Amino acid sequence: MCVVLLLASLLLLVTSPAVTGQAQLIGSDDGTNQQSGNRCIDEEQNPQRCIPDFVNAAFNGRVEATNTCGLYGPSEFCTQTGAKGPEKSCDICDARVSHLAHPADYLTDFNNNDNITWWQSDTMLEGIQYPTQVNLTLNLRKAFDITYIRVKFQSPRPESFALYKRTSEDGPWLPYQFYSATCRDTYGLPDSNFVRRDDEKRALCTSEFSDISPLTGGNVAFSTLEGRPSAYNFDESKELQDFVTATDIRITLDRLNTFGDEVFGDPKVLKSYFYAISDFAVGGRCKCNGHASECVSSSSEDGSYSNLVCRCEHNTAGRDCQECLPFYNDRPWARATADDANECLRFGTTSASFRNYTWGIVFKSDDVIRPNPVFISPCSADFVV
Ligand SMILES: [Ca+2]
Repeated sequence: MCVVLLLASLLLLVTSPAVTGQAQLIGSDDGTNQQSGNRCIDEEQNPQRCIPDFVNAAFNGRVEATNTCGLYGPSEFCTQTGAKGPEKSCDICDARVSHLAHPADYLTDFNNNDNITWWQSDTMLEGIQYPTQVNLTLNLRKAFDITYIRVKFQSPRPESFALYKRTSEDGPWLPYQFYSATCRDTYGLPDSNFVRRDDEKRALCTSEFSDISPLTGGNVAFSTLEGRPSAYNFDESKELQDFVTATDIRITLDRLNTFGDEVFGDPKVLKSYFYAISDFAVGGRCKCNGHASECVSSSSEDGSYSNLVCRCEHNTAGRDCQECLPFYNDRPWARATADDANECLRFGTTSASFRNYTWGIVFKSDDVIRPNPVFISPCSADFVV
């Protein structure tokens, strides 16, 4: 976590008070950020870059699991010797009995170390093992700038698993990181912790977190910018700005770690191999391109679902403040930086727009040049500077 938090502060994504625990990571229960004041303008009322608070974007989020134990009735599982002590090695998972259930909701609930709750898969006896995958998919309800993803295992960490993201609802799943004791065999990748400057969006594979030990409580933390050279020049790196952006995160559990004793087919042994995760955290900020300091819930018309949207400032609009308001296209839209808020300007603010208007050289959105003296209102929505 130290490395993660160090990077988080380096990232400029962090200007709020230091993050020391989950309570400070999270916003309100619905995932929105609560704050007062407007950080998008400075004391002299000039626009400045502003960013939403750093949150655990996964907290209380809905995770879809392709497999969960006990969905079709009680099923027995056994914990590895040494994890709980020899006197209680087997237990029951039953989704219909609350104190025996291990649903996906337990991945993102409040993480209380005195009362650990966890999601759990079926066991190897029910066929969970490579090449059968188990996917856990978290929808963030809008784009976030991701600083880290942390997974805390209740079972031993897998022999092979991967983190993926996507950046739009129907977009492709893009790999973030592979974890495997057999990188080459399972994922066709070298075991590596290094990316080149000209290949910064490449996902790496590491064997560092794939030991069967510890039998419970093992953490895996992925920091999106760790080891990526342009992290120190994030404002200028479109590649890394895209890399940290995600609307959904997926954990793909590919291969269980074992002691090799499953080969004899003993049911009690097979029941002792399964995936279990007690906490899935995603540290990051609601993505608003430097033009908003908070995100708010937005419900569909029929109220059946709600998403998040940026509360845009600097004359910007869109869910991520990714465009200028109508009539504020005096210069192209741009992300805010530390030096320049790049606020959208109303038409006529710069001399260039007046010059174009005076000479009647007006470009319509269909790229047809309309010669003088055709009049098109320079402040109409279809006027493009
Ligand atoms: Ca939990």
